[in-house]
Amino acid sequence: MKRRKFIKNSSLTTAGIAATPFIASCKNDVKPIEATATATQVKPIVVCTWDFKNASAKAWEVLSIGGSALDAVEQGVRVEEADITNETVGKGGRPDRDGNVTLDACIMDAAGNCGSVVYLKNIAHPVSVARKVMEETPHIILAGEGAEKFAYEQGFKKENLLTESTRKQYQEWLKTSEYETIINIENHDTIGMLAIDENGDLSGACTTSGMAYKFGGRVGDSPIIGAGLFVDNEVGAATATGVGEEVIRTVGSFLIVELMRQGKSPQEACEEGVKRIMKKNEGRKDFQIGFLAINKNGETGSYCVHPGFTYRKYDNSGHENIPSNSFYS
Ligand code: SD4
Repeated sequence: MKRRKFIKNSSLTTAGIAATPFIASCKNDVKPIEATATATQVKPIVVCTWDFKNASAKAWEVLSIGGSALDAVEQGVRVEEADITNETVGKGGRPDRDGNVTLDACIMDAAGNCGSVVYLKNIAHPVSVARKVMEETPHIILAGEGAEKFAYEQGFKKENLLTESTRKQYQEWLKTSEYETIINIENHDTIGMLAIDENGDLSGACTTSGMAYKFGGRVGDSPIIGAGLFVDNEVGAATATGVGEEVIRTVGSFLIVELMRQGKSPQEACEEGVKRIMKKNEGRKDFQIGFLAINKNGETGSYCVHPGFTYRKYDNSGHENIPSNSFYS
């Protein structure tokens, strides 16, 4: 029996309870969710980076019928992974400089369980492979060929992720082969999604094709737990979009959750996160970062380097696309 399954099964047997997500495999010692959640005070809510209306609507569909935050974020971000007109996530994502589409994704639940895939080729739904890594292996991150082999073993199909549009753009790019990061690419980008379900439990997911025309083998922040995504069911959750190298350098999402733990609101925490990055990059204006956070009470906040970043919020009162304040005006 796989180690993680064994741990889960034996814990279930000894506890004599139905399946709950709090049996941690990320080796943190979270308290049982039942003991910590202020469950019934919190209404379900989902937020995601950028104006990903269809993705947040899908997640809301899951939450509104009592589904878990974990299912909601997985189902939600899958919408963008499948959308070939979104050229920053999943199938149809722009390739690296060798012409390969390589995907990064991660997922994290209320118990601190997490799974991640990096540099994954030929699989359209990296977030679901990440969830399988979380649930079916004793590991957290699988990379490249190993991740792809694991995906096939789990029943995922091989697909060509390059589309006619991204192939043409790549051929055009080859004429100059200049690597430059584009601020607010298409006014959407990597999707990071955070949700609270009706039990008051938090989960998050993040998925991307990474920076277009990156070096072969490059991995960004999005699949790195603590950088592109972090969830702490006692405090809140955060996710990031933009130039991953800068987010990794400050372990951005973990930083924001820890700032919330110290008493900052999600808004204040996101502002501090961006300011930390700008302190390391004084005067630099050539990159965008957007942070999005939610706390345990369902309060949300966001902040970015340049104007243009927005996030979508969906709860019982409806849905809206909320513009972020920014470091530069
Ligand atoms: C990365 N953060 O790979 C991701 C991609 C992104 O703007 O958000 N690009 O660095």
